[in-house]
Amino acid sequence: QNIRRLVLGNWKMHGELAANAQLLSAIRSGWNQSSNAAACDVGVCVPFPYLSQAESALHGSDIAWGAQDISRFDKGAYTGEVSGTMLADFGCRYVLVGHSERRSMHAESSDVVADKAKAALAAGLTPVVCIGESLEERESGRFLDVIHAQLAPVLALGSEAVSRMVLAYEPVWAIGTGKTASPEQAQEVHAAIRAALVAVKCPGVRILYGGSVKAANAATLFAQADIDGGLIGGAALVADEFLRIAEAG
Ligand code: G2H
Repeated sequence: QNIRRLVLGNWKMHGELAANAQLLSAIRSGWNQSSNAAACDVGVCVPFPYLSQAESALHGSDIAWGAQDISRFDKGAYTGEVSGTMLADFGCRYVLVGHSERRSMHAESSDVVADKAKAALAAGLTPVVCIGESLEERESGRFLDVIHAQLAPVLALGSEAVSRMVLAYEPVWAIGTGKTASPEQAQEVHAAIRAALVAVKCPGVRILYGGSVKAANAATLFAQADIDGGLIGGAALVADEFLRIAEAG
């Protein structure tokens, strides 16, 4: 099947006003001139304080913006949390949920991740649900069990919900390490995720690959049958590199 590609930047905790302005404007004008804009969606997930800046800089362009986390609650006494309604107020389309850095540093369980995905959908946002195994889990050979366990509470939200999500496979051992999964290693996991999606009647949900994607390896990864685009960290901070990845999308 022909699934529309998505290349999404994850700025993580990088950025400052002046540099962001340059980056956003370079991405906007570069993508505006691209012939690939008809085939691939592009977006950037920025730190919360810069959502307003992203909205002003990207409004009216083909580039969407979003956040890197969301509260599972809609409002209330949750100091430091940001709700889906608030993200929607700033024009966000996407929100990352369950990135491995949040799972490991903020103890987010797969149940919490599913709650966050649900909160995003309730606010009209597209959750990008991140899953992936650690190096130890990869080496033990039980990485597909880990992937299925991470997916289970998300798939339990039901087909209608799942059909409005994006999934991202990010092997933890490939994140920011310069070690990318080989296209074959990535495809093996993507095919397993696709089968799980087919089983809940959501075959067209996009499955992004993330983990040290750069312009030099993007095309080979995106050529795999079940890789529908990428979640890009470090390489999303350099306009030219990010645009070249989007060109490969
Ligand atoms: C994985 C990825 C983006 P990087 O975390 O989510 O980052 O491309 O820097 O490995």
